[in-house]
Amino acid sequence: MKLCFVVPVYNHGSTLEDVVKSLLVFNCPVIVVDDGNGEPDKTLIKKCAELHKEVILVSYEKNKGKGSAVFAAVRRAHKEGFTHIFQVDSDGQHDIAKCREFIELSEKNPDAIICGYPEYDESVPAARKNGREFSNGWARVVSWRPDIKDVLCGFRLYPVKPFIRVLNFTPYINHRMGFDAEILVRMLWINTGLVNAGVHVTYPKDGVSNFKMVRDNVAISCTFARLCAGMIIRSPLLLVRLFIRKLFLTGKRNH
Ligand SMILES: Nc1nc2c(ncn2[C@@H]2O[C@H](COP(=O)(O)OP(=O)(O)OP(=O)(O)O)[C@@H](O)[C@H]2O)c(=O)[nH]1
Ligand SMILES: [Mg+2]
Repeated sequence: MKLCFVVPVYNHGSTLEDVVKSLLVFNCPVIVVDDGNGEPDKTLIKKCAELHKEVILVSYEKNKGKGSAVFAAVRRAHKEGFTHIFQVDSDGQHDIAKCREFIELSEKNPDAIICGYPEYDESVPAARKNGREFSNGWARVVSWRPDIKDVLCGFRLYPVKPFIRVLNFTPYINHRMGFDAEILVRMLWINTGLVNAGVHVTYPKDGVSNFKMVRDNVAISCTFARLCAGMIIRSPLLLVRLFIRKLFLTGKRNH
């Protein structure tokens, strides 16, 4: 397993340095994507990259969205021979110490996505917590995977090969906030494994969010409408897989 971290940054220059520093404990390179940030974030990101030789900086002039940033980083990771990428948000909301458990899970399940689900404290805004259940429900429907726990959490360890396969064979993938849900569903469609793992998430009082309630929820709804069409085409295959998985689980329980 050859692992690197991927950290997309937009408007989170001030929290990046702490996130990167805590990731360096794991002795892996960190691909940071500056996605068309303005000042002062741009300077803070540059400083962080200059300070830590483990940081590989990818920079864009114009903002293209979180999905675009992660896609660029995955292609770069693939080119450099990494087999796995660990995508961590740059806003410092996630408990980085959990990376160790995720990496161990990935070593045991190298072909699976280790998919973070949030364990909130009382700082979470109710709208953010309840809003994501809509996406989670739809993702379970379109992927025929009732075991999905969360599709929006920015803390996930992916195997690179199936990720690249999806990128190469999919004409369009949502490249903004719908990306987290769409890439997960599409990777499950090509039979990538799934392991859920919890991560503590906190919302600091002065935290910056790029999530726009109306704009992003409309975009996510459109993404699921497209995925619904894809699900209908694949439904015979998904039905067979669901059946096999159920048989396998029943067999396991009887032993
Ligand atoms: N590269 C890039 N990164 C982005 C963009 N928008 C958000 N991000 C990054 O994606 C991660 C998640 O963005 P957030 O603004 O925290 O969105 P969120 O976590 O869905 O929303 P909250 O639950 O409110 O925190 C952070 O690391 C951001 O810096 C973007 O347009 N481009
Ligand atoms: Mg966030």
